[in-house]
Amino acid sequence: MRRTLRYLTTSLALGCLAGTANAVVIDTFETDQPAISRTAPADTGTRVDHWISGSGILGGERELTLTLHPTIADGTTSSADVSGGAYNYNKDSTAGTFSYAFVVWDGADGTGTVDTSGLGGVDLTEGGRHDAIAISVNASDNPATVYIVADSSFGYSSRAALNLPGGISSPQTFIVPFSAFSVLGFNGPATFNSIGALQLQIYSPPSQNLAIGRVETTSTLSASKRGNLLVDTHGNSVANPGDVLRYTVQVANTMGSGQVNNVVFRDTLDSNTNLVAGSVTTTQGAVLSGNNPGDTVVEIDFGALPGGTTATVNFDAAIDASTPASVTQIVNQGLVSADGLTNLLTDDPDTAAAIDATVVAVLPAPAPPPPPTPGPGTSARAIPVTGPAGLALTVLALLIAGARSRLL
Ligand SMILES: [Ca+2]
Ligand SMILES: [Ca+2]
Ligand SMILES: [Ca+2]
Ligand SMILES: [Ca+2]
Repeated sequence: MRRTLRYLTTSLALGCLAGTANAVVIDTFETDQPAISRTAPADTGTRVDHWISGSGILGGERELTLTLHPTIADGTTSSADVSGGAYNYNKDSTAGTFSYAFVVWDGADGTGTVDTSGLGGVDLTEGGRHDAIAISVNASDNPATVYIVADSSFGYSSRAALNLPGGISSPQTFIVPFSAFSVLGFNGPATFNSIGALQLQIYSPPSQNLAIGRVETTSTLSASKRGNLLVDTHGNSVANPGDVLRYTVQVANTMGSGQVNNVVFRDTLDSNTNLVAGSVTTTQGAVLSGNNPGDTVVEIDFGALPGGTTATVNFDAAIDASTPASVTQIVNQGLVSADGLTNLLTDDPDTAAAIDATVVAVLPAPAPPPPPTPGPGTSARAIPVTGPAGLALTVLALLIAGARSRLL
């Protein structure tokens, strides 16, 4: 059964995409490729292909192919090239059902035929960090279906369909999760941590001007974690032993539609901090760990996260008063898992680095304030007694000292 899905991202997703660490880049389309074309009736029913090597291409070689349906006889021309940083597909008439334009990544085989194991087993999940393919579309005049076909080896393949709307004239990113793929191969499905070939198969019955600017892996979820000073014991605006930090974690579904199931967040605190019992809150789901005395791990079961939604977790961590002076920072990083996603780490949104740990600089607790600087004639008279009695004694001593200095 074909599954036809449309996942339109939000601006949030675009932000996430820009910060995706170590994405598997399938194609940046920075390597140009000359145009191929087919015109009916001369090329009716025939295929043309062209391959090129260069940078920004998964497996080092990209293949373009075009096929005109055997019945087209009306002068329709379709063409494809890579230029201006995009794959461009053009078809000038509404004829051409079952005419296809393919983009193929299958390693350096030097032929337009798909080598289903040519990429040698690429891990598109990046060790469980990614669970989707992101396609940036710069333009699409009319509705088109882009089938994404993934092969692991001969007979083991899966396919998903991205239904593009027409009327796209500025870049939009579409996210197709691996979970949207259904089995295509006669032996079984593709496994996304061992991919041998990838294809985009573009099918556009109407006339079309389609431009695709980038294809890469991504994650259906994004996770950020901020650390702020909540209790500043010494009022010095820096974190010191004895202060309390508040962490805010946000986990977002970056897809405009399509929920992600079984979303769980886990975070083990820095060993120089102690979780403040009872401080863990979540806007969604259940706190599994963190609110009992002695807990050192925060664990939240969010359940399902619908497209476009964000869940927020807060918890407080006290910096141990006995933290040695050699400790200069409090560091930790949360981990998000979900169906199809095992290893998504949190990002500190306040740093440029992608998917980095949240680091709070710590300084040793300030030294206690020095005793008051003695004034003229008072050096021997400061009496270390506190309270109203002490104050009275100090005033008395100062008066005596003043009288003596005048007499002398
Ligand atoms: Ca190839
Ligand atoms: Ca090939
Ligand atoms: Ca402080
Ligand atoms: Ca960051």
